[in-house]
Amino acid sequence: MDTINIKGIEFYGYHGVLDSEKKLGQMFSIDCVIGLDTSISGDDINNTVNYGDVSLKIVEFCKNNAFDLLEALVNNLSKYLLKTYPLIEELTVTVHKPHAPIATKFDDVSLTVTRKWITCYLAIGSNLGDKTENLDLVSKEINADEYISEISKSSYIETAPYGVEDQPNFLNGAIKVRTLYTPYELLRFCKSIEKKAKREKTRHWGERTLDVDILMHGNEIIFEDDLKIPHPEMHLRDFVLEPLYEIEPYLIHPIKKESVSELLKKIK
Ligand code: PH2
Ligand code: MG
Ligand code: MG
Repeated sequence: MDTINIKGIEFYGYHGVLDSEKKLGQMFSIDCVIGLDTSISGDDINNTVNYGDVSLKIVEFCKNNAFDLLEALVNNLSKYLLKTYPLIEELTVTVHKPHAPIATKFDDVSLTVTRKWITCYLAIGSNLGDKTENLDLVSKEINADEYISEISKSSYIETAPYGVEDQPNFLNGAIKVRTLYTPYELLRFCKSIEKKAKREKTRHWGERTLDVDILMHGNEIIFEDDLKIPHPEMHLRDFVLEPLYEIEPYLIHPIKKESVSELLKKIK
């Protein structure tokens, strides 16, 4: 990836845990590596990320906010820049605090984070209430949230219940998004939409107004009690693979190493 590199942006700020730091402030400096595609810039400033603009935005953000931790400063600053400049694909930000209250002689202390937009896939399903309206709610909530945006969505298909069969037919679909949310943040976001659709706890695999499952989060592999990515059954379910095939037939399953198209063929 191409990078624009800005080094040593200085500002006076009030970030710190100690009262004295919050009151007196100190000098900080920031380095920023902006990953983007400059082959599309041509010779037009509107088709790239203006480094002058970014530098001023960084100073403004760091002066108008005050965090206890460098961690909070850098994480929030990264999200802000990625949201503000859609052409930034990946961002590495380092904040230096050379006058930090450390009771020994030292040159500098700094924190570096790298953040980027991650492509994710969600499976959505409903078999209670107004099914179309329930599924539409997911797009609405995605559009209303600044940390996630919809890239494409499949059509909705009616499917027979899988697993527990004595329940109404489902309406299912798949959505491709890009997001700044980590897997656990995305999980919380999905659960919050289910709650807005007034989902109630019923039997396992039972009827629900809305189910929003994370299928993939980039190529991340997570196997925890409360979160499994990729979705452990996605390669077995036609009501997941059919809609996913419609929007991304060549997507490769990070564990199976096979495309959606191949996986769908296998279960047919
Ligand atoms: N979801 C389930 C269980 N069974 N069957 C269909 N057809 N569609 C679903 O979304 C579905 C299901 C558990 O999440
Ligand atoms: Mg599910
Ligand atoms: Mg679920």
